[in-house]
Amino acid sequence: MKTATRTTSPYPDQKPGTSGLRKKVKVFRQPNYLENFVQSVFDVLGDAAGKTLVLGGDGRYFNREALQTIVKIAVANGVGKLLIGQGGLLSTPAASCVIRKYKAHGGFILSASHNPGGPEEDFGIKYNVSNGGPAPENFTNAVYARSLDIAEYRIAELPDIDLDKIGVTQIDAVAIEIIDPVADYAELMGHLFDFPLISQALKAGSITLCFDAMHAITGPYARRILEEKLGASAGSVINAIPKEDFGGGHPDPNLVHAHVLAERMYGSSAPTLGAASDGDGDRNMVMGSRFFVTPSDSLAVLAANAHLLPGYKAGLRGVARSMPTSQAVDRVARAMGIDVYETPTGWKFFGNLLDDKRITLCGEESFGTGSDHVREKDGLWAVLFWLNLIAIKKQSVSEIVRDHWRRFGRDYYSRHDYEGIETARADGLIENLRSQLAELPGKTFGDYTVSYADDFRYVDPVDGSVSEKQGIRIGFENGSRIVFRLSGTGTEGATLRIYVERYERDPERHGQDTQEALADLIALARNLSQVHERSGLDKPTVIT
Ligand code: VG1
Ligand code: CO
Repeated sequence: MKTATRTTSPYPDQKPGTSGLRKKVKVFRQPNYLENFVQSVFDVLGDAAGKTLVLGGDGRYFNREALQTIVKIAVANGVGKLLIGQGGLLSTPAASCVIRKYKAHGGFILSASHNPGGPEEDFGIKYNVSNGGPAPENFTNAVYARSLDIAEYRIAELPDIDLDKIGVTQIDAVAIEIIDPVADYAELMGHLFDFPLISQALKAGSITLCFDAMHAITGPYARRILEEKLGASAGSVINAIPKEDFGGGHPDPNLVHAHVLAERMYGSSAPTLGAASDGDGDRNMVMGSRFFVTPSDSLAVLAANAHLLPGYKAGLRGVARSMPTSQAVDRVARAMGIDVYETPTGWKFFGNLLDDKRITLCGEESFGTGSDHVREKDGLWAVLFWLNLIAIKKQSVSEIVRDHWRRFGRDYYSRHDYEGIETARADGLIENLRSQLAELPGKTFGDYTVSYADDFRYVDPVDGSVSEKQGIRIGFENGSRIVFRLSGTGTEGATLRIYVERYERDPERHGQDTQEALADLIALARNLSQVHERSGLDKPTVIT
């Protein structure tokens, strides 16, 4: 086998965001753009000789093409073995599972997650390390630094490999193995949950299910696990065939984008559980009949009930949530006497806490929940968790959540996104908020008196690393909060996210409409940030 060293020149924009490098397909298709990034990762990794890497992606447009390039660069950089999901597919949590199970050195996951796919849309690439989780910031910063002065990359001169045939091909010293993308993950799920109990309930029809795979990666996983293994009736998984452009949709599991599911769940013969997942399978939306579970509440409910499930019967070590996620899980942790950690947005910050055995469960308000079984958030895992819980409690989703509120109180919560803002304007808005931080504490706005206002700074309790400027937090004396931050996953302009929450202990007042319950805080958030004047938008583009 021949390998070539080719000269290249750097691109200035390869800084990974919240979850890897995400750009338009057209950007990735520029000469050597992908090659530069992948070689930069190998340069930071150092000696890859003989090591095993895992490769796979969410199947979006450009997935296969990019994979072939990565294979050739990996081979030229001396890896010993590549494990590749058949068809170039691996969901993000399955990739994490495979890296851990086969003790791989790491892996590349090709995905732009919830961003749309297609020739005019988005592509992404992320490197995960040997614990199966996203590379930490010091690694991604080093990759970025390397990408700014890269001068050459190495590539093997090989024909394209057959991504569809399961089995091993030996190329000189390198073993390239195409694996079933679902099998290892499905087996792991079987250890965590009570499959016989779930199966019994599904077969008897006492639990019915609609899972919307949104034409993304979870289709094959959900079909195999929910329909084939557990016996959910055929057709329980909808939009199950992965498509390169997600059928023209936006694979973001929320009420706006998963509207087919939402209509069914608000219809006359709604199933017991409705769920959807995103492009790469790490997010989940959970619904009951005429009932939407806020992701922050979902995390709290899972934490309060985990000990009932086989995989978690020893109890939880601790829990963690991203900073903008509601404080609902904190209340559960306090009641259970376990630690709760508040981390910046993005799964990479949970890795150290999980590896150090400080936490068992963690989650984000953006429809992401997970546990120590892998090092990524895991959409189908959350759905199986809910199914198992419903089968044990023999209650509906809404009964389970309302019981939870009665016990712990309810955290009304909503996120308002303003997408496509001109970058300079969005930066100006955040700067303006920063300039108010010093004078806000002690000020009163209607029922709300500010108790603290800061720009969130995280010190990792395990390795002491510091992450600055992770979002503006304004906390009030009654426990309510407003958070502002700019998205780190978009590819066009800036997206401002405004997160608001208010705690209500009194069960008599748990039946309010979320937007109404939060109306005062939303108005205050708009005033403080002058979002409409500064963004040029007169309302949010997405409300979750
Ligand atoms: C968003 C979410 C964040 C999540 C990230 C990656 O980031 O807010 O909670 O971890 O997406 O999820 P941002 O920076 O746009 O707010 V995924 O499903 O894209 O891997
Ligand atoms: Co995702």
